[in-house]
Amino acid sequence: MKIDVLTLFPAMFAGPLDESIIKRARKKGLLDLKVHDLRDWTHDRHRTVDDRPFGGGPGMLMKPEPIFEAVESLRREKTKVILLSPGGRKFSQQIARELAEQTDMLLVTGHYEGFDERVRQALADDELSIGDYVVTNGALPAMVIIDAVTRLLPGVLGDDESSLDESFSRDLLEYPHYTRPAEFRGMKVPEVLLSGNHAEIAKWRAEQARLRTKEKRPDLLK
Ligand code: 4GY
Repeated sequence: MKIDVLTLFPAMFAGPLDESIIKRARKKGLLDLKVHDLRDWTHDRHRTVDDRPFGGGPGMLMKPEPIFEAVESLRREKTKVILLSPGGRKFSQQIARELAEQTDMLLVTGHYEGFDERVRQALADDELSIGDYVVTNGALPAMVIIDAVTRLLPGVLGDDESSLDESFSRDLLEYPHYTRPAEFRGMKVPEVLLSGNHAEIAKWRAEQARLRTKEKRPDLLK
C-alpha cells in the first residue's frame, strides 16, 4: 500500500513509524509511506498556509490554495483522499479493515481551527476522526491510522502476532491472559488454565470475554 501524508509537521513522523512492525512492513515494501510538508506548495516568502476566517471569530484556518495544489500533485487514479479532523467519521477496527483494501491513500492533516470548507467539498473522499477529543494537529491521528491499517496488510504480521486481532474482530474484549509463574506474589493463575482440559479452557475464556465486555464495554454487546 502507498500512503502519502500532507502535514505541517513532517518531523513528527520520524520515530513512531520507524520501529517494530511498521518498520518491518516498510523494509519488506508492504508499506510505501511518504510524508510531505504542506509548505512546499506555497509560493510566498513566508510560506503561508493559514488565513483569517471570513465572518470573523478567533483563530486561523488552513487556506485552500496550498492544499489544493498539494493534493492535485500527489493524488493518482486510485488514491483515496482522507481528511483527518474531529468532525470526521469515527475511526474503528472495521474502518481499518476497509482501508487495508485500498492501494493508495492520501491523509490530509488539520491544524489551527481547521480546513477551509472547500477542501472538504472538492477534495475529500472521506473524513475520519480518531476520537472525540482535539489534539494540536493531525500528525498523531495520521500515525494512528497508518499503524492500525498497516498491521492488517497481508504479510505484515507473523502468525504469532496476528492472534492479538481477535479482540475487536469478534466485537468482544479479550479474556484474561496469564504466563509463568503459576503463582506470583500470592496471585494465582486460574486453575482451569493449568488443567490441560482444552474444552474447559475455551469455555472459561469465552465466558470471561463476555463478562469483561459486559462490565467494561457494554456498548459493544448492543
Ligand atoms: N481527533 N481525529 C483529530 C484532531 C487536530 C484543530 C482541526 C482527531 O483526527 N484528527 O484532533 N486533529 C485538529 C486541530 C483543527 C484538526
